[in-house]
Amino acid sequence: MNTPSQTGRNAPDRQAYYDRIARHGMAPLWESLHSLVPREPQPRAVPALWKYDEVRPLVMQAGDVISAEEAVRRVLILENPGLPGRASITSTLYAGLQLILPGEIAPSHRHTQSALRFIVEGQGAYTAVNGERTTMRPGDFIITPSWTWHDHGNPTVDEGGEPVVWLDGLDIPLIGHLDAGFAENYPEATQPVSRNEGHSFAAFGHNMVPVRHRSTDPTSPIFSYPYDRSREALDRLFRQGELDAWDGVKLRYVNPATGGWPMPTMATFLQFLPAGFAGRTYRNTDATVFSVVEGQGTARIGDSTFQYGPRDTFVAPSWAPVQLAATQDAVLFSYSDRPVQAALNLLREERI
Ligand code: 1HN
Repeated sequence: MNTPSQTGRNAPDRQAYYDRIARHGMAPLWESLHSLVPREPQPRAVPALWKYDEVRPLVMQAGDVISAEEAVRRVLILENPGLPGRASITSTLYAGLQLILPGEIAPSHRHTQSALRFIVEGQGAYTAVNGERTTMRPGDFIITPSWTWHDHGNPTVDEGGEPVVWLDGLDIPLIGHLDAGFAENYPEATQPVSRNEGHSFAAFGHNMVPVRHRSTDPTSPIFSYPYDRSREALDRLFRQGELDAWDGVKLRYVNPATGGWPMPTMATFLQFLPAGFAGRTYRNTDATVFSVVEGQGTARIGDSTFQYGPRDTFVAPSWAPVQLAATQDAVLFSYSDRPVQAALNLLREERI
């Protein structure tokens, strides 16, 4: 397509003019108007898949290269091929695979970026948030909300510890765009434990809340959403005939005190696709990261077709057509920046 500088009058003079205004901190809008205001989203992120079988050995090798304590967080970033060098899986979200070996700790800190953990492999490690520890099991969804102290640890081999790997999801690129990042280290490696494990789940995880609880906090008061409960919900709904032609059986995780999202910047979902499911095509403006828990199938995203299996991670960019199918009963966890788009009245969904 011709740009004005190639077609307009006095074309040779134009570049000289652009150079002149550039010296005054100005630029011609008419040269970039189309890309600044596209007819529809033009994400630089591309569809991508990380096969766990391929990346697992590399994640485990990180354990030979550096300790969790030295690394602070020993994570391999899942970087979108369309966003090289930007520690981003989508334009607003970060993803990484974190490894913690038996006997290790990842020291306590806090930051304004919100984080979610989705446990991929191994069990028995813990995350501590605000004085309460939560034991990790595969498929559990755990949050570390903005500005909460958090550290991770794993029992020694003698205590039954095993390597644990989880998917980290953070809103790092979003907070970077907003220039709203702050962080600090806790004075000790681990924060003191002030409540027994299960306290927040007992108080808020059973469709009840403490009688005088009043909160306008947009962040969930429970830190862990155990897989067995979420999985059972999907199973029961499926067996009662619930099946959406696009999504299969899909639930979103909630802040049980408000009905809103677990954290203000990231939405999380769990969905079941029965064997033989061939979903219809949809597209959303919230680019979405998927982590496969169980089963196998195909994800068609834009022009890409991915065969997914347990523990794989894949990403659908904004507004790319997505079609999910399963050859075996499949369970997919996913996260996106939907709460941000919804709050700004920007969320668009199309079911085709
Ligand atoms: C972080 O604090 C964690 O707490 C994981 O486990 C990944 C990536 C960038 C910045 C902070 C964690 C992170 C992170």
